[in-house]
Amino acid sequence: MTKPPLLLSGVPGSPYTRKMVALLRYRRIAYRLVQSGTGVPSLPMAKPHLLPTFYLPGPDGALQAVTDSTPLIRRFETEHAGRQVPPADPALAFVDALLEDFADEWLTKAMFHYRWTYAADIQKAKDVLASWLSQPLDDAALQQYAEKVADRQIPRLRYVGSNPTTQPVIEAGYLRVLTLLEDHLRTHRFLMGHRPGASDFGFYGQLTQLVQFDPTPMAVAVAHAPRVCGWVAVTEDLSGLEPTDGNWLAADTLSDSLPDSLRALLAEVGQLYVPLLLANARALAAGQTELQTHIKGTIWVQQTFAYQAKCLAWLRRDYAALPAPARATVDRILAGTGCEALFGDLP
Ligand SMILES: N[C@@H](CCC(=O)N[C@@H](CS)C(=O)NCC(=O)O)C(=O)O
Repeated sequence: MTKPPLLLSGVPGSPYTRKMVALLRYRRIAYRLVQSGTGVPSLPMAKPHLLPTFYLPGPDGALQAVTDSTPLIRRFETEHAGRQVPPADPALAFVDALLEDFADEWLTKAMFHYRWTYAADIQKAKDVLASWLSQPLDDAALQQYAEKVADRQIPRLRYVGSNPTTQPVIEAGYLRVLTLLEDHLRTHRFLMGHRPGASDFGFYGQLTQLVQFDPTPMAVAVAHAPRVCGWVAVTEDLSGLEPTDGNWLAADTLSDSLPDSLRALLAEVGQLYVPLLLANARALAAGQTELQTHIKGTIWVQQTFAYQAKCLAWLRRDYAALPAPARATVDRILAGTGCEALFGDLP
């Protein structure tokens, strides 16, 4: 029996919406996207309300609002066969999950930072974001909504840790990630080889905004990473790709064959994201509402984020669950990248 299309709501300016729509297209899972920033009126609202929201049948058959792209990708693996996204090899699948988390939780800082820091980016976001509501608005209503969105989003820069002190770290990190991805794409079609993993969709989602919408990071990408610009456009619709088992990065000898570009990307994860994950977990364990750490030698202060403690717990759980040989491979891959600190003792 054919399954009914999955129903979801989201908007084009939401990187996680883009991540999931591209994933559904690649997996050839039929879907219906309601382009809405406020959910589907007749259906339950997710708490907290996040985009995208999926409306999936619960145990009693009634539709439930479900959010969070990372576990949803895994759920869809069990509910829809074929065109698997997490790599078959457990060591490579772990690397994939780590990179996906980095894209979702770190690269999004660059996205949010650029959009709401520079005048040209703010102006474009204000002018266009309101039009993504896909309902007709006259000029006055559009203007009013645009101001409302900006007034709401600009103060939220502090939640992602963007401020004049951290600005150079965020921007240098973005450029470095672009350069490493560009390097990788010289010899591979995707992060995970010649077929996409979950990390590919994570990076794709954030990059739809950074490389294709916001003018300041877009200019950086055009100047330094033309392959990345092409890759983002292609990854939007991979429904025609015919992946084979042999398209993954060679998993058996992963530690030796892992491309230098991917290793360098993991070292970037180790320097940019790992200190934050650990400081966040420490601060939460100590009952603090603010975390403080150093990232690339710069002081980093931001509000604690309970969700990222969950991300760390998931990574630690998945690492602990790896079969011993795969864990040894992961250890070899991550040695010296800074990512190995994720699995040490926590406070
Ligand atoms: N971890 C979630 C994050 C989703 C998320 O943060 N979505 C943003 C939009 S891109 C959102 O809805 N933010 C709350 C808001 O704008 O009110 C996922 O992977 O789906």
